Amino acid sequence: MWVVATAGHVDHGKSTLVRALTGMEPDRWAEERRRGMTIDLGFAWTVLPSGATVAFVDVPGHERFVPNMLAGVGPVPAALLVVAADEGWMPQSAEHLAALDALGVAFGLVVVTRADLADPGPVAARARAEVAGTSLGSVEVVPVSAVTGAGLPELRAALDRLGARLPAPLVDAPVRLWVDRCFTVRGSGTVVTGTLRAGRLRVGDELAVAADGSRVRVRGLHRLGVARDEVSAVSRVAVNLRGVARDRVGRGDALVTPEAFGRSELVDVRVSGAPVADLPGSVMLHVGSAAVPVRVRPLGPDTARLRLARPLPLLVGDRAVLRDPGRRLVAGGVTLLDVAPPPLARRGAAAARAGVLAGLDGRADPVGEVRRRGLVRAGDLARMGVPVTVTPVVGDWLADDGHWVRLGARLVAEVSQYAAEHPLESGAPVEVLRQRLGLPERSLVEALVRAPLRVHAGRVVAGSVSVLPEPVARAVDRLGVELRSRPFRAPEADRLVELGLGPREIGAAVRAGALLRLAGSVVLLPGAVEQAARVLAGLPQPFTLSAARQALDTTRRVAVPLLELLDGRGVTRRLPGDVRTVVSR
Ligand SMILES: Nc1nc2c(ncn2[C@@H]2O[C@H](COP(=O)(O)OP(=O)(O)OP(=O)(O)O)[C@@H](O)[C@H]2O)c(=O)[nH]1
Ligand SMILES: [Mg+2]
Repeated sequence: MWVVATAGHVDHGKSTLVRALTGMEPDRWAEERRRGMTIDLGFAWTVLPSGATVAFVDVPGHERFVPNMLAGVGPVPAALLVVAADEGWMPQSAEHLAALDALGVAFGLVVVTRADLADPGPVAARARAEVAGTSLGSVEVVPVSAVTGAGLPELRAALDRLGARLPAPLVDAPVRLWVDRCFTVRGSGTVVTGTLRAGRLRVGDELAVAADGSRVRVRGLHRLGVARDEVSAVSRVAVNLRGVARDRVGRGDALVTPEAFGRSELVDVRVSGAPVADLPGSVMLHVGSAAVPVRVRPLGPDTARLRLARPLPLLVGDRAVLRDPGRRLVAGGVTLLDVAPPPLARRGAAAARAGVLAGLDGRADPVGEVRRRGLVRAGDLARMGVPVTVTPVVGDWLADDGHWVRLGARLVAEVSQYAAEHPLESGAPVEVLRQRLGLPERSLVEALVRAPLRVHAGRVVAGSVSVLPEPVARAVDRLGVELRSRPFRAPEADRLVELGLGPREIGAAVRAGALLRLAGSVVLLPGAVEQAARVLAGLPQPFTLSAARQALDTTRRVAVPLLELLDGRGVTRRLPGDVRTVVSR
């Protein structure tokens, strides 16, 4: 089955048309029938010639009830725009069309009603022209008379063609059911209704009330008035809930698959239909069946940040209507670009954010999302509607490659910094490193550790010193302390003898990664290569051996083999004239 909402000016014949097509009464309330006017949403359905079932959400046309109209069309992806042949294009024809355009509704028909009262031709032409420039684009226009029945068979056929064009629903997606009605049934308790656009519901399922995350259980399900054990999208559904008082849910709430949606109070959006500068500072945001007051903070020419008065389960790419309740008009449409945006605390952050938003279009972009956030949980991305295609670095943490490499370098620096501050400790505690790197979890610190560093007993320790014989390990540690302040002053032969480091001991320490051998018994600490590269990069390029020696605060005995090692690793390159340059990467 599929679902279509009506739209159009008051008294143009929407409800009469739905009645003629379905034989059902969309105006449910006595007051509506007495006044001959729709006030709230109505629901009806019929079987089309193809055998497909179409359900109608009939909306009120009166200006005062536009918020109800928006709750009806918000969750429905197709529309039937109704214009009366004898009255023509009217204010709510335009406002309803603007709302459909804001929501990006791309499937629809124009029905020219009351064709027995006037020639439908001019109105058909006008409506076609008005619709052409909107998200609906080029649509079929069908003249009908609900009184004579003329045009109804053509309309049924056109509805079948429209239904056949609708995209297949994602039946395995999580459920987000925007509630459009809530009532109690004696003996059964609370019942909510809505349009199930994606996913499936089963009796016994647990769902969450999106506003507060509280859990409810599906006690019974109805689809078009018939009890079912299971209902798949797309469908109109009535859900009997266990464990909910009638006053806890209502129109504008959403029932969602637990843990599958976030709760957004701050969102960044692209605004269509009006310049951002023209928007009032506070407006109503209509999304799904919800209407929530929002504060608007312009960011770019067509982008803004909205602060919602209450959280909603929003996804990247969601479309919504901004309406000014004071002036009673649709102020614009929005596409959600980011449903969990960063705070704008620093000076210049808003301008930078506008630059980022300029490059977004509301389509899920997992790689870009990870790049912009640096580090993010896969679950959090999924809850924003961004399916995860990136491999986690640990657990469900996703990291941008560049950010991760920079964190790795900072980890190395913090570990040596800590060692310098605490020469008697065996290494830096993982928790201290987590705090210094500003990471949310210790597992991330551990995932950053690369040889020759390793994790041992809750600390990040250097290399495999501990596998060395105790006297050698101690000698290497003492050497490490001496080299810390002058890292390129390799110990002289007599100092090595004093330390008990003969050729065999040095060989073992080099193999264990605890020392770096430049030549014979010329040794430094393993980090010396990276440190030297940083120092040399700071010199005017190219540089001579003597300049390098001075910058590194060392002797030719160390500088010559060290530069050859750097040449070999591609860190430096030798140029004619016995000078070198650091290879940029
Ligand atoms: N002659 C004629 N009258 C019609 C036709 N369709 C609707 N009407 C009349 O137009 C009036 C308004 O019809 P409704 O169906 O209530 O209009 P609506 O668009 O649902 O109005 P709201 O829900 O209040 O916006 C009623 O008196 C209908 O009988 C038609 O095809 N021909
Ligand atoms: Mg009506």
